[in-house]
Amino acid sequence: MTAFMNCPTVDVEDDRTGISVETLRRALADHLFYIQGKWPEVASKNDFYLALAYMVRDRMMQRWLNSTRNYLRSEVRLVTYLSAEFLLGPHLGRNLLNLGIEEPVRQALQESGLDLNDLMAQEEEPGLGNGGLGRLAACYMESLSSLQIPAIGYGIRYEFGIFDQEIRDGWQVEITDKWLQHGNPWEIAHPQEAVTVGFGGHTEGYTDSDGRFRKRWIPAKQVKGIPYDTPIPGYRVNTVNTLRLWKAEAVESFDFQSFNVGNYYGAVNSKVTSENISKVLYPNDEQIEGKQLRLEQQFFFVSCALQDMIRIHLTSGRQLDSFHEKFAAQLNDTHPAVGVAELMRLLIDEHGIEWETAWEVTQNTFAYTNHTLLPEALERWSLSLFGGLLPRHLEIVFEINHRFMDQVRVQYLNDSAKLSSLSLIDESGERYVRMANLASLGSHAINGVAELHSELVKQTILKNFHEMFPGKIRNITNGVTPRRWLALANPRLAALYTEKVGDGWLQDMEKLRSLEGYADDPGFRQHWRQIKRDIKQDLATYIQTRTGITVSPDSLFDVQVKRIHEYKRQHLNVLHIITLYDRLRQNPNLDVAPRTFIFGGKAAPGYRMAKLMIKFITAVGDVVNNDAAIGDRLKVVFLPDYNVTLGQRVYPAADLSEQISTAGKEASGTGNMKFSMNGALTIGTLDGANVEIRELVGDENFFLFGLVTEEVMALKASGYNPWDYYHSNPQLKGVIDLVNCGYFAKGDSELFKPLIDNLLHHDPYLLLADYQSYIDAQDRASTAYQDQEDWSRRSIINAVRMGKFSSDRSIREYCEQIWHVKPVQIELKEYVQAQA
Ligand code: CJB
Repeated sequence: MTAFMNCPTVDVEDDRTGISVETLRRALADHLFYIQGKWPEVASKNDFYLALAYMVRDRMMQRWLNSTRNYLRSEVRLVTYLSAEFLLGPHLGRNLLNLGIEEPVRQALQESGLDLNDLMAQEEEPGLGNGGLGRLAACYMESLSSLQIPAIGYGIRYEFGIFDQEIRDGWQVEITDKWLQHGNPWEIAHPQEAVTVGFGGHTEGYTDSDGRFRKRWIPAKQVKGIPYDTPIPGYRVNTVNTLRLWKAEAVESFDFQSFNVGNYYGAVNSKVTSENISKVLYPNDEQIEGKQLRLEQQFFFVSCALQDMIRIHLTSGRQLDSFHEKFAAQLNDTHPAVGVAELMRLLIDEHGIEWETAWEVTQNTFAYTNHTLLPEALERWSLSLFGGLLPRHLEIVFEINHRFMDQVRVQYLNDSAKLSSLSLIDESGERYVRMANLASLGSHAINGVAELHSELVKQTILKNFHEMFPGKIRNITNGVTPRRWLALANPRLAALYTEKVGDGWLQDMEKLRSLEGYADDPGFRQHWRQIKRDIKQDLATYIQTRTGITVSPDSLFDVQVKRIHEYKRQHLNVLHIITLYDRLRQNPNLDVAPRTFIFGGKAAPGYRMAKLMIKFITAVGDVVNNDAAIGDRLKVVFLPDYNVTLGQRVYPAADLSEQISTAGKEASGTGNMKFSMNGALTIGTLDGANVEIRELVGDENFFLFGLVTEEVMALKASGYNPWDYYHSNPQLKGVIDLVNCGYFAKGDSELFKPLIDNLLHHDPYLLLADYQSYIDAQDRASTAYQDQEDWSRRSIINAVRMGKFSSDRSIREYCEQIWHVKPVQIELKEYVQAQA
């Protein structure tokens, strides 16, 4: 029986929805008592944080449930963002901001003797991602909600996210990230919507009741996927979308048969192996590990997501041949690409749809974003591993490929080079399934993440796809959400913007352009500098407490925060530090701007060279920071455990943003955008989105250096010899020799040998070729910083021209060009239909 009940509306001032200070104060006490089971006298800070979080969550529920109900309406088209990573950052601050209740909440806490900032610091950020790719997914979820686009993010509820990093004796040490240990107030489990996912086993043929020959999969093992939902509210709108993360559980958590025959450990074994699937995030960034568990993770969450989508579609009363009209599913890199085969299997084997229709539906449902060209990041699975785990999917991949190869043969008259490069199967040695080819073929659109990157996708890894399907590959330049990266991270700057242009800029960042005239206003520049200095002072205090290093807020803050990777060239930055150090030692009166070099980032635990790069930074820091002859003129800081929370401190405090990857290697970068919108100037190569940043801020406000992509390719093709650069540049030689003789390793000439030898003999990322050009650009930056008035002018121009890099712009482009979805306004004053 169906009944109707009145849905409470936001303007009813009850203890779950009300936002007056008095109501909030009462609600907080209520949660502390009834949820945490504590009197205030004995409550811990974490109890107060949890009570606060539940109180804020209450205030989202009505919008959230109204938004979710919309998913089921047959005329609503939904975006589903499939991603193995969501690097969310703390929820509390974002929720307060987007709901517009920060001030009354702050006051209610104050009246209860509590401090909001203090409680916010209690939140363990969910580190369910490695770096740029996972953080992009988080920005996109926030923009989808803010733009009122109905959307669900699907991923994995890793029990342990990206490891916490400690620095001991200058080396990275990894500590397990136990983000769930104190409870997670932001998620709601929905075990009633659990699905079952199969693994292994075999396939068999049979004849169905209509006399048709069919295939079915008999998995050897089944695992249950339990959805955990987290609300993602949009900025000052009623839309609250859902991030649905799946936890793996055993179908039967306890095997009584084994238990009864006395095998106690065997009885819990299946529970353990099933739960392993969502246990831990693989901490490799842009480097495949090829482990079976990783493929299990990928298949697990994608199968859960697709089964969930099918349930939603059928509930909305439609047939599966219109599945693609209901859903636009975005594949965030190739990690969810096995979804192409899984959707085919679900449609054909489980729902009896014909191959041709299923293929059309599949291709029209998916779109694929490529995030990297690095060969070591291109996913492929050996046929034995893939077929062992997913035997039916391998048959489907073969069949897709068979039909595709026929098409290629017709179009290209048996051109064997074309056949072998387009094939879904790599047959050059041991045979592999190529996930980028599967994703490309199974999607109706492919995109790169910056203009240069998208062009390179067309010219390199997907060249033949581009030729065969012109127009299918396009560009959508990445963006970042100004709510987190300006309003939350930099409240002082945000207040200045609001004072000058009103608060509309948070919904339309292009509005900041109107501030450009202030770049020439000395009063405004003074104010601008004061804000930056206050933020730098805050960071200096943090650095002092965290690392014991004293830095001056009047020095140039030169910052490189991102994953540690050879292609990102943190070690090129260090070569510059040593160059400056050497020059200052030789000439103590040298007139250079005092600098603080700040680094942060994690290295994949198995990536030895990256870990050595961290040691290199800290070792150089130890020498430079403690050299009395240098004093305050150079400082080097490695900030441990770089994460989203720390990013929010660091980006606003930077003067100079290091974006120094070898041209052609960084797909886009998004840190580059966060720095620039917070007023840092960039020193960078023509790589990724740097190119577009420079176009907007102008050549004169960007410190450009280095070879361009074509030169990098040409140099490599002609036989690059790093020795030539070493021998012909005395300054470079001096720097390398200083490292080689053990100067930064207490005389140990072996410690950095692997790093230096690699540079001298291979140098795959062309540090030596770009060295001099980098040093020259750094010298220009140094001179420029000494003219503070002009630096402020450039800083203002950088910040106010960054409107393009709001993730709202990126999401609008996805909506228009790829997903074909429109905003839906969520009404709150309606009746909800409830099952009685
Ligand atoms: N990226 O963070 C990752 N991990 C990968 O496995 C592949 C790419 C990064 O994605 C970002 C978002 O598109 C890009 O800005 C960045 O350049 C790329 O390295």
